[in-house]
Amino acid sequence: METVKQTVLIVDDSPVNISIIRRMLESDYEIQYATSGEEALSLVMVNHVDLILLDVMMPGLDGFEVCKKLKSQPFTKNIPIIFVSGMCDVEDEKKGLEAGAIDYIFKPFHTTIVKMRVKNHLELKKYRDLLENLSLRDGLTGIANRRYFDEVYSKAWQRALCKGEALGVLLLDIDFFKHYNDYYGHLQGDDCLRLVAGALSNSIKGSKGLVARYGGEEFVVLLPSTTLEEALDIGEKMRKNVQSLKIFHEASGVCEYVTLSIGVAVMKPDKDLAARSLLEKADHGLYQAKNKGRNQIHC
Ligand code: GH3
Ligand code: MG
Ligand code: MG
Ligand code: MG
Repeated sequence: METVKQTVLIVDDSPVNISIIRRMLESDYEIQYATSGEEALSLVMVNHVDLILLDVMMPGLDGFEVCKKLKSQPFTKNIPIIFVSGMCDVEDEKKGLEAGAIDYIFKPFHTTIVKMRVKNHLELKKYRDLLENLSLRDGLTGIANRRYFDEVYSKAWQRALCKGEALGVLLLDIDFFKHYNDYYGHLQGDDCLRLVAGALSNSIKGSKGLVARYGGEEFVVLLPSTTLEEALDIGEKMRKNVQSLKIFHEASGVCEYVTLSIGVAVMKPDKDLAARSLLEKADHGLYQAKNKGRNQIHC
């Protein structure tokens, strides 16, 4: 299996300090650096970082403030932070750990000790990422699960509300899937769910949408900053791609292959609207699609 190097961000106002630490770690990790707290905060918003080595005394924002800011933001709160500081008082160490750092190393430091601590904390980070990944993924199909969708959905609703942008949702339901299970057996039903999930994911590869298993034989697609036309296009592409899998469904009555009915809704969030109203609208579209004969998309 290909192993991707983890990324360490070194934050220090002294370029000499940065280069000492960089030389120590660059054979094992990807290294990024920032020479101020402000620079570090903007860098972590755009680049993936696994661990931060943070100086305390810096002009502008000091290390404690940077640490507190990182720990208060959802996107950055799980990045482990190790202070590397010449402030060697136990009170400083206490302040650093209280600000949310996982460790505090005194300068001058011993190279091997820094290397070992970085290695240990990165190892823990790897397992935490793995656990998080497992808890947010649907075990059967490998795509995002309902829990992950709900989390992303509520953030996307808030973001769209702030930006005044439209948000789109597709609800996709396999037609006569109960008959499929009855006819082919539950295990083959599981295989079918995996294939459909794969086709849906492939249909939006490279775009900013999220496909998740909504429950049972229902899937959901979240489309940030979209128009109704775009959402309908993506839904239609998904409907066709699933039918093109040519999974035989002799008990369907709609088509010889497995098909989907799809409900689409796009709206600009409003502060007077509940976040679920978009999903309810898509659900109404799905109901219409079923009612009008299935294997179709409706808004
Ligand atoms: P409709 O076209 O109206 O959606 O009909 P349907 O039969 O697809 O809908 P219904 O809600 O009656 O049945 C859904 C079926 O999906 C019933 C359930 O056994 C099956 N199902 C749900 N989750 C799984 C799963 O994880 N694996 C398998 N094999 N089947 C599942
Ligand atoms: Mg400094
Ligand atoms: Mg259903
Ligand atoms: Mg169904």
